[in-house]
Amino acid sequence: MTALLAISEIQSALAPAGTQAMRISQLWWVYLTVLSAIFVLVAIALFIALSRRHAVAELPAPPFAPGEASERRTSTAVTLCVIATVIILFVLLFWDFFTGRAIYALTSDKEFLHIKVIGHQWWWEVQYQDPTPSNVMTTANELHVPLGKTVKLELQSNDVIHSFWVPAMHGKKDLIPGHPTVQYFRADKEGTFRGQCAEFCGHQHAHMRLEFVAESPDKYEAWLAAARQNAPNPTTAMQQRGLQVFMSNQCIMCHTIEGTAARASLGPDLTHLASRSFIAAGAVPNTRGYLAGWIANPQNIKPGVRMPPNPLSSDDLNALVDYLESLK
Ligand code: HEC
Ligand SMILES: [Cu+2]
Repeated sequence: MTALLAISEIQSALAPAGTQAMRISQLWWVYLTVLSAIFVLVAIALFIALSRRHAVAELPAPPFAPGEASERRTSTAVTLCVIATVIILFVLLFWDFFTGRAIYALTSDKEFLHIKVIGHQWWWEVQYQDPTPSNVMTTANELHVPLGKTVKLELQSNDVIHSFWVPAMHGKKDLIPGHPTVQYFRADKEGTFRGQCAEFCGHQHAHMRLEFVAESPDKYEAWLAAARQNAPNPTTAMQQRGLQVFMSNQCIMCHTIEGTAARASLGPDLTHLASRSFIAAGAVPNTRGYLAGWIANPQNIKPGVRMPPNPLSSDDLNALVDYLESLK
């Protein structure tokens, strides 16, 4: 199960692709540089002091009284160091303060893309809001945003505390049940990035991943328009049978496939399942084999997961996977 992490997906706060993450990484570099320089200077001073030590026999008899010149030199050095410390601390304080202001500057934007993200054990529900209710689009474990546009994420949790984190875009934001929160950001660089739940939320916390795609407004609009479509109708006899297997099993109690009778939301929306690159919040790639294995027994792939095993005949399972793979 190691083939699943696509190399092209970056999950690093030091590879920023948005305004907010850029400010955060700048702050990180400032701290690292200044504090490393101080560390090196202190270490050098320590080694000089050590190398100048005298054998006990060479020391004058007590009481030790430093000479007047040496006393003056020492107090000047201490004074300068105290002044430098105060200045450095204030520089870091102000840098931090202005970074905070810059990060939250978007909060006052009137024009934004509104997306609701709901944390579940152990997957992300993503709802693209729209003033027209029938245009609201729901998907799972993927977030597409257009470049250069302010995005307002409305974050909430359905069960325990999760933490939403796409390091290339912004810092972490905790999702506390009963306390919806928001996060604003703007993507500036095209690419696919990885997000991950950053607050231990139970057994499969490490398998709670999200694919984040920042793309040109045209590509984004095309993606959204396709995602808003109902699921395609089955075109082969096998797919037809697969749909029937889905409808006659417990799947419909937990999943939605737009355009069919399946309208439950305990599990991820499957309307365009085949367009996603992985399943089960990044636990395994979205291939035929893994899909069949997942449906037969999800507990093998994500022990403790909130989806029961499905003892289907191999013909039924084949037909079901045929159908699910047609959900482009
Ligand atoms: C009790 C509710 C429940 C039932 C019944 C159920 N599922 Fe699920 N399913 C879930 C949950 C919850 C997840 C998300 C698990 C995770 O990633 O942690 C899921 C995930 C999936 C996924 C992966 C989706 C993705 O994008 O990651 C597929 C595919 C799927 N289920 C298909 C089925 C099929 C087919 C059936 C019927 C044979 C079925 N499920 C029955 C709850 C259920
Ligand atoms: Cu989580």
